[in-house]
Amino acid sequence: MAGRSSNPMFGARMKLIGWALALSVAVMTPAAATAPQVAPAPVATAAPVAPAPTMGDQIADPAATPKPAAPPLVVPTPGIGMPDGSSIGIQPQVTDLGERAKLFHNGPLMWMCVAISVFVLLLLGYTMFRFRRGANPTPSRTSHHTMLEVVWTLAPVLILVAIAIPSIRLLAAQYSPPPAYLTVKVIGHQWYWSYQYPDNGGVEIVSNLLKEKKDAKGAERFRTDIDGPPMLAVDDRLVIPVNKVVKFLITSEDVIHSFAMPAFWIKMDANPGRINETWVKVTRPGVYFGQCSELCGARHGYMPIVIEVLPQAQFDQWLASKGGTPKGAKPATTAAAAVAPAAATPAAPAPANDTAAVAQPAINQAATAQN
Ligand SMILES: [Cu+2]
Repeated sequence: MAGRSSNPMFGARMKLIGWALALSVAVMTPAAATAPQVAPAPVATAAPVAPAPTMGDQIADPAATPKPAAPPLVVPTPGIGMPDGSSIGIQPQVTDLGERAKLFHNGPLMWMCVAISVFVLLLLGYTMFRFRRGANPTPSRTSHHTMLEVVWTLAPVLILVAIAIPSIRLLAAQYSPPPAYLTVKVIGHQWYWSYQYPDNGGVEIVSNLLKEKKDAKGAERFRTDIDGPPMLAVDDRLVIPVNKVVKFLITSEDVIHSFAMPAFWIKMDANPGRINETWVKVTRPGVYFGQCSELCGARHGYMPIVIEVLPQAQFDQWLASKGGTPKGAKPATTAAAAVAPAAATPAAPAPANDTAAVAQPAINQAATAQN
């Protein structure tokens, strides 16, 4: 072996192989790194083809555009649907189940934890003091005490049963959804979310984190206060109606993600090749912020979830602006009907700056490119 390695020919060959390896790694790496980013073009913005207007529509209103304008962006309320940086505990809940779970957590569960901790601490303190060597020179040799053993077995069992009954009731309520008004398919990607409305003319939204102005490199779209807090705002939000049962079918394109919205009390894994289901019925219009909650790769922290909850009329208007239709409606008639509410829309709230007024930007992928 020593003879071979000192052979100049052998050394040269090894060097060649080494260079070839290094070269192939260098060629492979950028391709591998950019692969997930090339992924799907923003289908949402390329949006489904608007239904062709019928003869009747053209006669009634020749100036009507195929797609009405989207309703103005909902401005976030500080402290609602987002962490506010000062309070501890659970976010204000805007679903009945969330409210119920929050009450259970902050009430019975918390007090039980406090009581048990205090009891154990006092017991420990008493034992250490009362039975220390100085006060108790000849220790008891008792090794069994039937009554005591029954009590310390039974008491924890009863406590657990007391916790289990309301817990299982809550769990059962979460897993028995009422019939859904709207179905949204949620797809996790490395590292963004996309949302499809399969029953509404195939509307699809691609939702990317909005960059800060200083990082946007001159792009016209960047985060403003109207979009939401830093690291939580997205370019295109998932939009659902208020007071309606919305079913989320959750899956992933690549690795395991988790679709989580703290203000709704939902968190569901997005697994590739599987569909998980959860549902919400949000009782307050507004905009709510969540994050992917499963470590899914390098940019796991850069794929927030934003859900905008609109009153029914505005939701229908938004749907029409995306070229979608209410469930079961015929595209042509809906497009005509949806134009009317768009015209009657109240003025948008004063935007923070000009860019914010662009409610539904035509281009967003560039502004939020992954690097
Ligand atoms: Cu993720």
